[in-house]
Amino acid sequence: MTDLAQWLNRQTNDADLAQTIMSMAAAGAELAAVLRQAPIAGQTGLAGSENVQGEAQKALDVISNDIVLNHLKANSAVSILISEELDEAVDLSSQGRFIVATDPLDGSSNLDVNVTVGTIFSILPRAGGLLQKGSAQLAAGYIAYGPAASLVVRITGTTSVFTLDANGVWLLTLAAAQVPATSGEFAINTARERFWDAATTSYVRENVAGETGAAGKRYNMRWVGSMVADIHRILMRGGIFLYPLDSETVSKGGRLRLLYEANPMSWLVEGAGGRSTTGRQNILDVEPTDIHQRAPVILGSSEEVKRVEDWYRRA
Ligand code: P6P
Repeated sequence: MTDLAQWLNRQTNDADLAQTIMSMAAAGAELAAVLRQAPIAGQTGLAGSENVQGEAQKALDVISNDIVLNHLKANSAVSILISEELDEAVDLSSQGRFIVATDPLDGSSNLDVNVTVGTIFSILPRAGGLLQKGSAQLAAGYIAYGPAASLVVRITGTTSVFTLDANGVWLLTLAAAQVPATSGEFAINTARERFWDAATTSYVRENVAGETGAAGKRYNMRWVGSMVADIHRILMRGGIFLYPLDSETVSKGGRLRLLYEANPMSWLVEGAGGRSTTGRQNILDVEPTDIHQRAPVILGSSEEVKRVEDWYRRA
C-alpha cells in the first residue's frame, strides 16, 4: 500500500510543503495515541484555562496544541502558527515559507463521551500575510480520531484519505474522495430552528417534508456535534453540513472559524467535487479581517448546496 510519504512525492515537488504535511500527520499520529489513553490518564475534563473565544479549555485542547506546536517548531519551513487555542499568531521559523492555521482539537466537548474529534489544518504562503482568502491555501487537511484514525489531505489535486496503521504509518486507503452530487442526508443543529433565517428554514422544512413535498424524496438527519466527524461522513458518502448565520450568531459573524475550520474543510470538500458557501458567496472567497474570525458554513453535495443558495437568492 502507498504511504503518505510516497503519495506526497507524487503530489508535489515542493519538499517543504511535503515536510509540513508530514509534520501535521506526525502530530496527528502522536495525538491519536494520547486520546486513546486519555480517560485512563484522567486528561479529559477542563484545563481550568480559557481560549480567545472565552471557552473553557479542556486539558486535551492544551495538550493537542502543544503537540502540534512541537512538531511545527521542528520544521523550519513553517514561519507562523495560528491556532484556535492561542490568542495571537506565534512566530516559529524566521526563514519559513508557510503559515499553518489549525484547530488542534475540534469538537473537544465530545471527548468525555468518546465521540470522534479531530485536528484541522490549513497551509498558506507566508508571503500573503495572516489574513488571506481560503482560495490562497496551498494545502489543507484534518485527522479524524474515530474507530480508525483517518488523515484527509489535499494539495491542489485529489482529496485523499489515509489510515494510521499499527506501526504509526499513514497508509493510503482512498486515493480520491468523491462527494456524490446529490444526497438524502443533512446535518444541522435543529435545536436552533428558532434562530434560523428564512433560507435555512425553507431548505430544512423542504427536506423534512421529504417525498410529500417539493424535495420529492425522503431525507435523514445526522448531527454529531463534531465538525470533523460530520464532514468525514459527507466526504465518504455525501450529505450537506450547515452551520448558517442565525439571529443569535450574526453578531459574531457565525459560529465556526474561517481560517482553521471553514476554509480547510471547504478546500477538502471542493477537492472531492463538493461545493461550499456562506449562503451568499463561496467560503474560499471570504476576505478575513481577523485570525479568529467566524463564518457561516454550508458545504457538501453540490446539488444540495445549490438548493440552499437558491433559497438565499429568493430571500
Ligand atoms: P453546536 C464543536 O464545538 C464545534 O466547533 C464543531 O466541531 C461542531 O460542528 C459545532 O461546534 C457544534 O456546534 O452548536 O451544535 O454545539
